[in-house]
Order: sequence, then C-alpha cells, then structure tokens
Amino acid sequence: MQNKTLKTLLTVALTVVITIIVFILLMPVLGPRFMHPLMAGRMESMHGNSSAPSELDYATERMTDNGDFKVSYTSENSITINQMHTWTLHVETADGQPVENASITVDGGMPQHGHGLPTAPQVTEYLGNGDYLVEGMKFQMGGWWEVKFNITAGNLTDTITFNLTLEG
Ligand SMILES: [Cu+2]
Repeated sequence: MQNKTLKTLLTVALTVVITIIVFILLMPVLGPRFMHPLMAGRMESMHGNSSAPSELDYATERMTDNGDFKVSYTSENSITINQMHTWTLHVETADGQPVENASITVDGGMPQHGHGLPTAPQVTEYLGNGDYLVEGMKFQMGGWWEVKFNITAGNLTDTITFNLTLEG
C-alpha cells in the first residue's frame, strides 16, 4: 500500500518536473505566441514614446538633396494626427525662380516603426507661381515622421525629405 503511494507520488513529481522542463525548452518557440497580446500592448506604448534622433532638421524650407530646388511646405491647418489635410508645396530653382509644372510624387513614413503613410497623398493641382496642392495627407500617430517628395522639372530630378514630430 505504502509502496504504491510512493510510486504514485514519484510519478506525479516526475510528470511535473518533465512538464516544467519541456515548457522551459519550448519557451523560445511558444513565447512569441503566448506573449503576443502583452508584448503588443507594450510595443504600442513604446510607439508613442520612441524619441527621434536629436540632430533632425525640422525646417519647412530646405534645399533638395542634390541642391537643384528650394522647397517649402505649408499645411492648410495645424497638423493633427488622424486628420486628413492638405499641404501646399512651393518649389523654386536654386536661384529662386518658381518651378512651373513639375511632376511630383509623395512618399513617407515613420523610420522608427518601419511603416509608411496610411494614405497615398498626391499632388492634384498646380496652383501657379511654383505652388502645388498636395491632397490626402494624414498621419495616424504621434512621433517622428518623414515626408519625401520626388520632384522632376525639365531634365532635373531631385528628392527632399521633411522631418516632422507630431504629438499624439
Ligand atoms: Cu508609427
């Protein structure tokens, strides 16, 4: 009788130990799946807090990367997250002449989060005097954003990246 009890106890203890060992060994495999909701929550809170590199240039008027154009932007209203809005992009030559009828594409995203813009903004209208209407701008969270323009006018093509940090 006592022998059998001992055997049962040993079996239970052994099962528990083996289960724990197997669980620990499988942790790297199971971990990501089990941890996901928790980690996701933690990532989400990191999302807003990750600070941008300190040396970023936030100027709204800059030279393009090869120095071909001087570009500035204004927003129709203050940039608030999750609000679709419109920019006006002003493009000049390096010596200050307005650039007419350029073809311009828009791209952007959050370098620290590895995602792009939530919308596909487009230059929809040339307003004259080197001004271009950019519709469909939207940012879905606070933090450091890059907005990139690729500008082609005549035989010149150049790119520019504007940095923004948004509250959110
Ligand atoms: Cu993000």
